[in-house]
Amino acid sequence: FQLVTQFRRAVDQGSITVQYQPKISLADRELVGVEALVRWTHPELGAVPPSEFVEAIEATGSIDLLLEHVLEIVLAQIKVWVDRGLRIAVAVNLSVRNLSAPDFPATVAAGLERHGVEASLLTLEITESSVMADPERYLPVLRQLHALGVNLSVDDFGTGYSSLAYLRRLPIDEIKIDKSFVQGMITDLGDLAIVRAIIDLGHSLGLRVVAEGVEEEAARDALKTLRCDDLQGFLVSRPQPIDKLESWMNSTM
Ligand code: G
Ligand code: G
Ligand code: NA
Repeated sequence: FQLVTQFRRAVDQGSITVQYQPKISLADRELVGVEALVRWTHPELGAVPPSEFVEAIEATGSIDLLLEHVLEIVLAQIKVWVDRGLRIAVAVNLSVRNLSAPDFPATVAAGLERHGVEASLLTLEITESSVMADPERYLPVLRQLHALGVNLSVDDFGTGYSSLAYLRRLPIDEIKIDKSFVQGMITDLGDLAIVRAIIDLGHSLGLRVVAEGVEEEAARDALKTLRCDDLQGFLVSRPQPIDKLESWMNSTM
């Protein structure tokens, strides 16, 4: 697959960047963090979305390169903010292949150390479907990451098949309700019931619950009534390059 060869070159040339989407608290609308989403600015194809290259890169084993690159960008950015007196937690998306690399926790620890960044300012997101496919296998690495002090988040929650017994045992801090339910909850009573159940389950287990894909005020209001903790979505902001994110922060926060 030709994109993959080009990907390695793109990393060297600085064409692999990230955009940031704010996550805000439903109770007081404060910024609680941002999620980093990778972007490839291709000279001929323009902005190539992750849906078109992350899987291909995963299949070739270059996914560690992608993660290390994204982590470098993100840790440097967290440090810039800390030096300006801002504590903004950043979430990075993992592929399940990243979790399988034996030296992954050491890579994360080394990155934090090199940049002088507190572990609590980094969140790692892993999808429900990938971790729950074999929770026993991932439990040790998740425990190692948790011991470093990074936050762990389970993404696209509700689309996988969580074993509740494992959910209780995994050292996670947060679950993110999949946007399909969030987008359906205003018109579909089934989706609303699922959103409510996930929020209650998360809270019973002591987890923070985030709704993703919030596009409408009606959804935001309903989520607030259901005591969901945080939200992300186009209603608040699209993922944006760093300069746009900072203007957004200055004008709204
Ligand atoms: O940015 P966008 O909304 O198009 O993201 C599409 C998908 O790509 C999301 O499911 C997201 O989890 C995934 N994704 C975005 N950035 C990264 C990344 O840095 N690493 C991995 N593995 N997946 C990512
Ligand atoms: O689940 P994950 O975090 O991997 O998904 C991130 C993806 O969701 C990115 O492609 C991002 O652009 C997209 N996204 C974020 N907010 C919204 C939203 O409000 N509506 C829609 N349709 N997509 C969103
Ligand atoms: Na995510």
